[in-house]
Amino acid sequence: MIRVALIGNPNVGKTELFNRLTGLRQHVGNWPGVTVEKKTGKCIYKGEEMEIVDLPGTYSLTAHAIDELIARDYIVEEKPDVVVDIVDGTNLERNLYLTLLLLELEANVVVALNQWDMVNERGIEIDVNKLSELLGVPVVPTVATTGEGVEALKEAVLNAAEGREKRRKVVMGYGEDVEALIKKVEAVIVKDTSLSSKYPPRWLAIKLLERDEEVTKRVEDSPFWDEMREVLKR
Ligand SMILES: Nc1nc2c(ncn2[C@@H]2O[C@H](COP(=O)(O)OP(=O)(O)OP(=O)(O)O)[C@@H](O)[C@H]2O)c(=O)[nH]1
Ligand SMILES: [Mg+2]
Repeated sequence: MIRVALIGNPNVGKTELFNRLTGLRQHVGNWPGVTVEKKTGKCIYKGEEMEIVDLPGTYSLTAHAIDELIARDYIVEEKPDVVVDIVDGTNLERNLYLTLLLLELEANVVVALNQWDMVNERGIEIDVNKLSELLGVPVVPTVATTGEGVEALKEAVLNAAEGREKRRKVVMGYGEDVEALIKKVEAVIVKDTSLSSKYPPRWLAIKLLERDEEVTKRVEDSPFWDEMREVLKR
C-alpha cells in the first residue's frame, strides 16, 4: 500500500481534492490527543491501493501551532511515501513557502498546482515545466472542483512512490554565515547514526539552530548532545 499525505495552505482546495481522490471511501476521526479532525481515505489506481491522509491546512511547519505540528510530525515520524503539496496557482508565491519547507524536510513531494481554471481565467502565466525544474519535483496542474488533472496527479503519485522519476535535490540556502553554522551542527548530528537515519541531518541542524523546542527534546538523549550544544552556543 502506498501512503500519501495531502498538505497545503488553508483554502487551496485540499478537501475538494481529497474527495476527488477518495470518493466515499473516507474515514473521519481525530488526531491523537487533540480535537483536530483527521480524515483518511483510500484510492485505487492501476491496481495499487493508496491510503490518503488529509493533513491540517498550514502556511508553515513550526512547533508553535498545533496544526503545523501535527502536519510536521506526521511527515517526520510517519514518513509517508508521497506528500502531495496542494498549491493555489493564483497565489503561487505565498504557497511556495510551504513547498520549500517540505523540500527541506526531504519529503517525497508532488505539487498539485490547483485552481488551474482560475489561473487561466485570470490570464496568469505559469511555466509548469520550469516550475517543476526549479523545485526539482513533479508539478501537475489540477482543478479539484471538476476533476481535471486528477488522473495525471495519481500517475505522478504512483511514479513518485515507486521512485521512477529522477529528482534533483533543491536546497534553500540561508547565506554564508548561517550555512557555516548549519554545516557544523550537521557534522555532529551525523555522528549519531540512530538520529541521522531517523531525521534529515540538515533539517535537524536548522531546527536546532532555530531553538525549536519540540525537535530539541528529541535529540537531548543523544550521546552527542553535549557536543551539539557546544556548537549551538556559538
Ligand atoms: N475554481 C476553483 N475552485 C476551487 C478549486 N479547488 C477548490 N476550489 C474551491 O475553493 C474553495 C476551498 O476549497 P476546499 O477544498 O474547501 O479547500 P481546503 O484547502 O480544504 O480549505 P480548508 O480546509 O478551509 O483549509 C471551495 O469553495 C472550493 O469549491 C479549483 O481547482 N478551482
Ligand atoms: Mg478542508
